[in-house]
Amino acid sequence: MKSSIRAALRPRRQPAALLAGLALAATSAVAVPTAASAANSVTVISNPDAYVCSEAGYIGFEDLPDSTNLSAGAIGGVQFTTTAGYSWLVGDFATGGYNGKYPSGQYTSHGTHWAWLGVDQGAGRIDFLNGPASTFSLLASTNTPVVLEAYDSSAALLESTASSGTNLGTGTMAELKITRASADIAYVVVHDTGNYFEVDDICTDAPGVNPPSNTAPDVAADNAVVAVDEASAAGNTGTFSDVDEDAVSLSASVGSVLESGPGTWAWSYTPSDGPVDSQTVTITAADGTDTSTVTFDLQVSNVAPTITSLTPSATTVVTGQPVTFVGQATDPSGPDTAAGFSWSFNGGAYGTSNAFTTAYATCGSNDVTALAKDKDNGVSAPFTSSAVMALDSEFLPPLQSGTFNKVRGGQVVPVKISVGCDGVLASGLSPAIQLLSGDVDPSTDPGDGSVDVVTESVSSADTSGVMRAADGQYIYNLRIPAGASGAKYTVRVRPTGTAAGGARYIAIQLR
Ligand SMILES: [Ca+2]
Ligand SMILES: [Ca+2]
Ligand SMILES: [Ca+2]
Ligand SMILES: [Ca+2]
Repeated sequence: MKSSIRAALRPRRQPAALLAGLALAATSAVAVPTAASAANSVTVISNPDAYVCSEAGYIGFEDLPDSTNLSAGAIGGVQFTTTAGYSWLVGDFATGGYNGKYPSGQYTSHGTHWAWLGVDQGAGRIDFLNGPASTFSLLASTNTPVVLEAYDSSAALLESTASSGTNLGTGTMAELKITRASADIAYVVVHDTGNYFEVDDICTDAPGVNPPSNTAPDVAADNAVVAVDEASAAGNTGTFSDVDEDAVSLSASVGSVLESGPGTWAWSYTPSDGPVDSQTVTITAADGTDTSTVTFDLQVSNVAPTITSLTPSATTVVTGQPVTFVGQATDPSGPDTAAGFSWSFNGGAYGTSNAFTTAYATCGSNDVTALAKDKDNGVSAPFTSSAVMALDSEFLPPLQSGTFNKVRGGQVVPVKISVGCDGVLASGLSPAIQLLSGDVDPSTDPGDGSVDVVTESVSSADTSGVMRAADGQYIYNLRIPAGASGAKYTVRVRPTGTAAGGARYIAIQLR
């Protein structure tokens, strides 16, 4: 009966016809569990769709197209061998070309895909390529009794299951299982007795069998461009996923990226310097096997410095007295600040010094305007200093500038000096007067006091060393020390009361 069916169908070579033919040949026998040794078993699986393999190596064939030739090495870690001309093929009940899936036909499977040995059938061999197994099982849907045999690497038969019996037309499958005390199964052979069967749900601990395929994660960014000022926080957001539901780890080429919620990420970074910190940022999503990346442009703008002060060395000076203005500026960028700024004063050329020195030839109010520029050519807003008042000042008679004023030792000389502008006395000053020994060169005025002479006034109206305003001038009744004829002294007056405000000098010689 069986051989006549095979003979009748073989020439057609059509799977649908083959299994349809098998349906005609099916018996009504239902497989029942048979006694199993400790090392092998045959078990009826009443609901193959609920079958669970507890081993790492599992082959359910669902992702392989119908008619895939497994002997060509379609599945990792195993070799389905063409035996005596019989090649392992994948069948798919969903094609409608087969006699199943039960109850639409007589054969069944877990899912819709399974493997068989084609229209000619026979014995099928499966080798483990990455090392031996200690356990192996498969499910068989069969019209004829099938047995599973395990062999070692020397082709010695280790174990053989009992017969599956027949289970056609039952919706059940027979689990044929061999378990060894040690991993010594190099390959298995599935045998029938000359008719038709198909298998599914191969389950083994042989290493590296049908390793799960991986799909790299998906990662996307919400913004293709992120623009920010230097020293300001930049941020971007995006999504990630993994179709395999692998755990995904995220990393960023710069800054930090964190999982902000299920499937979303948030990136943050504060660039210290624009535009040099502008760059392409890469977010990498890794699932432990593969990685995916997404990039976006970080555009960092330079920010111009800000002048915070421009301070003169004195706010009131006599004409001709040098005044130094010192500027200070800030920049949000640390690198820009560290690099220092260049300065322009009163529209002049840029230089590296933040100090500007000038002197005023005529009296009046003056200020200085500065610009500061960072290394990236960011220019500050103009900054204007506080006003510096320049005052005319000159000695008044009886003393005369430009000559040695002859006086008698012990004599009282009224020192008078004008301080003001355009003939108007500058009020509120406390000019300092100091008598110096010798003919002091104003350009080398010693500040150490070594030439100071007691500077007395004979007037009770005077404070020692301080001139007082009187009659549109400042006056001090100076007592000249007694001394030898010809001795020289210098009278120094600091009209503003400070060294920074400048000084006037006049020479005295004893008669
Ligand atoms: Ca399957
Ligand atoms: Ca994945
Ligand atoms: Ca910068
Ligand atoms: Ca800057």
